[in-house]
Amino acid sequence: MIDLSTTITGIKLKNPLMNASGALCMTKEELHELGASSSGAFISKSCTLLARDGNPEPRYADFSGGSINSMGLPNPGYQFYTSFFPELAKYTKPLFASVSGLSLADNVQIIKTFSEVKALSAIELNLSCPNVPGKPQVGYDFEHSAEYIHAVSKICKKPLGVKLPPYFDFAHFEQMAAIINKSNIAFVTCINSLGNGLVIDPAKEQVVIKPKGGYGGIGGSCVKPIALSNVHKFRELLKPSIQVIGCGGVTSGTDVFEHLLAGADVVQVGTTLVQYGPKVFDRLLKELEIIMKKKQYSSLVDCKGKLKQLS
Ligand code: RRO
Repeated sequence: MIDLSTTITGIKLKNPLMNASGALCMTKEELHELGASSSGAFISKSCTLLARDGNPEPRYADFSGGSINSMGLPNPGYQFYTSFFPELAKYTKPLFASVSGLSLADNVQIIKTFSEVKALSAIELNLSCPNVPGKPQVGYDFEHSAEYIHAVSKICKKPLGVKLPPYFDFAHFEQMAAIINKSNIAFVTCINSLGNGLVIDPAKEQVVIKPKGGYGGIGGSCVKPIALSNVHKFRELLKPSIQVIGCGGVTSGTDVFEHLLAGADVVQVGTTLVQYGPKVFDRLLKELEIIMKKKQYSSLVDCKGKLKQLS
């Protein structure tokens, strides 16, 4: 038998898969479906202090190689989740909340409240929403990020993680890792979508989503190499006690395996979940098990972080 279990911030998951925040996890129905699915854990849509409609539709589109979205943080507001989360405790698997307040004060208020919700196992602070007009991503401003992380760590009573944008320069990885290493952050999630891509429909000679002139966050298989580099680099730079959740480009069990090799403890699924629904976890787990069996690995520790270099 192959043991696919993993541990994040001291919490045991029966397998390493969960949804990426934003993918089919905003409404009661969606969260119940994720709870009933075969994922090892689940997370809610990033929430704000007040409910938001988000950007005008169409605001999500698939293209060959991935997806583009400019949802604009639609969500029913944190109080909706505060009262709803207890209903999800019956699924007996870890539930995470994603928080993306529009200011530091909003994040503090939301996280103070969520800290008291028994049904929650951990909180993921989203520093990387690329789609709110007039609100640049906090994760690309290191001073601002340090201020957020410092203030929120002080009041959060649950294991706290940060969802990071993709970085492309070693100097940036080092700056962000230094900030996180000085905090009591328990995990990082790498990566959010690649901000402000542009997908064009050549037949219609048109953009494919309405908000922001067609610009939006890019996810799906085309972002996998960037996701893997971010997982691997943060695994290398962060203190061993800080865990890494991989997110980006997972369409198959092989993609999950690559995230594990790069050092991920848990692997999130975004675009592929939106495309196929929560049943997709069954396929991904089956495919991962086949790979592990072929390689005669009996548990995730046999491959986690074991990426080899060329000699
Ligand atoms: O809602 C969104 O537009 C959104 C968010 Br909050 C995020 O973190 N990442 C993304 O691709 N879209």
